[in-house]
Amino acid sequence: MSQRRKFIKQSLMGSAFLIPGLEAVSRPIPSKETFSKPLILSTWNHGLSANEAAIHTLKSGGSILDAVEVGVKDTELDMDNLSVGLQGLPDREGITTLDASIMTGDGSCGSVAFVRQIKHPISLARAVMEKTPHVMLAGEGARQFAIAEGFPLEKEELSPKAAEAYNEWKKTSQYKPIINIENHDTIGMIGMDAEGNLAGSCTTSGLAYKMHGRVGDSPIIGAGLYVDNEVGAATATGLGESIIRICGAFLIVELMRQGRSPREACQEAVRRLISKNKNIKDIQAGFLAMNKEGEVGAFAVHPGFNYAQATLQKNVLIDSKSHF
Ligand code: SD4
Repeated sequence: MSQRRKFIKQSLMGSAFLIPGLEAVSRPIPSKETFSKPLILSTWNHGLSANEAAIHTLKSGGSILDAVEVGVKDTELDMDNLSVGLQGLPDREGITTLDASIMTGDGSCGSVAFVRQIKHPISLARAVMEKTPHVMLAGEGARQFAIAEGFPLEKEELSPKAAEAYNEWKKTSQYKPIINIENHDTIGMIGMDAEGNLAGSCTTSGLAYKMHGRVGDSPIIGAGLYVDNEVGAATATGLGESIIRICGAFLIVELMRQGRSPREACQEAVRRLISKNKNIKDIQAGFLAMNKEGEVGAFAVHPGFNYAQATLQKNVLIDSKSHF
């Protein structure tokens, strides 16, 4: 076989490069790892139980939107979790305020921010999406809408764990708006049904001891969550301010649209976040994404970020790679 024909054959078999004076050497094209549909991803280890609830919802005939709502409702009720739901750590006035968002791949979305006394802010976000002409309701307006929609108002009292932590914090009342490696747990969930339709949800009590009125990335469409059926979905966790600055989730979906894999897109978002934020040693943020082919990727600023990945067959916890 002539050198040229051999080269063409090898090029077709895989990527080829020529070393001067040597024959063409072929390397196999790295195969993309894709997972079967339906596929559900969630941030952190509480994602395992949330994923289970989401998969169960799909198996029982629910839609992918139902699945991502029911999935994170599980975490909103988790009394051990200090960054999601009404048992989360309060702001510096001692009041717990919640943020949540939900989105489907056709562009429908809804969110609530700075909302009090609502056990399932994710369901309120869904109601904003489905029952109002708006995308986002905040504060007292969100609470009034919740009352009108028949959501029960919970008593405003801290969970025993949150009260203990808050009383400890009050001894110094040091205002340090940072999220470090231990101090975060927000759940972001993204999922795809068997037909390839995508949806996502994100819910949090936000940054511990934040200023009253502070809103993070989680309820901001494009920052904490973004979903597009043409491309894929992404969600974020970590210091909301650092994520809002780079429109994190939207950035990742747009990078995937331009051909990056989910992992490459998350890594580039972390690179961008690092370039736009000072004191990066004190900031943790993690991104999680899937594309419509069923490829998965994650990346974080610091080690410690993990995510749960579920198909119909298995639900596993995976450690993310990180910049540092
Ligand atoms: C926020 N992103 O409010 C949320 C907090 C978080 O894990 O993700 N904690 O900034």
